[in-house]
Amino acid sequence: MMKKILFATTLMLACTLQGIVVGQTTAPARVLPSAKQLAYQELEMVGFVHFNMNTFTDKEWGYGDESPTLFNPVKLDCEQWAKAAREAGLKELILTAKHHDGFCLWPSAYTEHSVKFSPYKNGKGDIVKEFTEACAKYGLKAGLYLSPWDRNHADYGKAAYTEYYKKQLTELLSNYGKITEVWFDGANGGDGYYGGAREVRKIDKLSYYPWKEIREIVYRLQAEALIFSDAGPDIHWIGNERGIAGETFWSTIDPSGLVVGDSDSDYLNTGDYFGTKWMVGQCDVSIRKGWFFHNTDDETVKTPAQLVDLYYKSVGRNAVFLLNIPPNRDGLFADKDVANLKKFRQILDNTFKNNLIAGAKVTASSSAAGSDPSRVTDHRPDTYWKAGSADQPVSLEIPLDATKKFDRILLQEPVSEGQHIASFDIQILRAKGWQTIAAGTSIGYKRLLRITPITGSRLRLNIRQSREAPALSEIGLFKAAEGDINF
Ligand code: FUL
Repeated sequence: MMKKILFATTLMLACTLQGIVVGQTTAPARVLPSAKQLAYQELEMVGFVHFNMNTFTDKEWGYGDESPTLFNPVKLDCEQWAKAAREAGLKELILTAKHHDGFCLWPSAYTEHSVKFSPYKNGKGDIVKEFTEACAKYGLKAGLYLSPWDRNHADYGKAAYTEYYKKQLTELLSNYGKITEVWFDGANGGDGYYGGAREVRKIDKLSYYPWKEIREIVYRLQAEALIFSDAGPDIHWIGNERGIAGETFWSTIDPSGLVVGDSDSDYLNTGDYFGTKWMVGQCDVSIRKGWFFHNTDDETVKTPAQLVDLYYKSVGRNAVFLLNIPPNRDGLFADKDVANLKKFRQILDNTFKNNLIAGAKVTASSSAAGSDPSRVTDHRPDTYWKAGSADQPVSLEIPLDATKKFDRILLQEPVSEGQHIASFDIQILRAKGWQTIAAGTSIGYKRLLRITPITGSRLRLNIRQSREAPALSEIGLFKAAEGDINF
């Protein structure tokens, strides 16, 4: 509650300071997503595959001196990963082509620290190839993680290393078909093997990596790819590795203060109402305790209930859920992980299959000319209702079937028009009058609310603050299946 009051006060103060009155047409210029950001947000859930040398050495961060002879996933089956991911509803997989220890899952022409010098398929294997082919076969997008930090490379810390890095990036983006996301991790510099020097190497996060050139390589070779880092520019880290977006989350942000590897995690967690650039928030978390597979982590595999909870705290807060499923030493997702993913999917499908107000007639306190409020229940996210003016509050009313309880509420803004709503509440009409059952701040692409099961004869959504005339594409009411209601 304190947080909410603080947000409202900050918002009012900030509005006054900037000479902006929320709800009036003097709001700042509209900030909009690019077409590829919009499409990415609609994926909702994507997957991470941390699989590399660490899988064989039982580490999370290899030092860089691990022998390639240790790497041999005898039953490796990227199709098993792709199938499980697809069945779980993930729309893309991102593979750690190179993690901080520098070992490459593809036979790079620029290093001997790769699968080419491992027993895997007698040095003839190429896991990036197997991975991208499996993704294509199962209709998944394919993304790659290429760690900027390399604890194996002798030149790390010098300009020569960044040249090597650009060459590796070029290899990955030229030889494996369509790559839809490139993931730049923020961990950088420290102790390592560094070609035998075994020392600590620090880099200047502001100047060491030629990010401008690196980004140009990505967009030149893969025009449709999105770039992730804690400084974006297309997708930004959510500020924690627990998979949780801020209760208030704006897809807008001020990029000027963001530095790869050094951005303010609290700022990333909420985004910025006054932000001047659109960046999709991405919530990364592992299904297990570690990012890589460890036998000792079997007890830590997240339950379907925990995964569902994270879905509400990521997708349900206007961000994208990035779930890591680390393959074991055989090169397979473990049975327990696959089983929990399956149940997770079933719970979501059961919960959201039946919108209790689908097709309902909706009335609004104000509507723009020709804008039918019933578009919010037409089950078409591409159509939307828009209020007639920026005057607030604006209310929408929907008749309910009073015999049907609900405990999940969905709200969606048509973010192709930007993100505007900053405060809302929801009421239902019961025998004793209107009762407030939920309230929130930002909505964005998707806001999901969980409440105790309830019903009434009418539902009213009051939009209390919006930077311009508010618009909504969908409203849904759902009832979680018995047994699934606690998460
Ligand atoms: C972190 C890395 O240091 C971890 O090893 C992991 O890859 C995670 C997704 O990002 O910053």
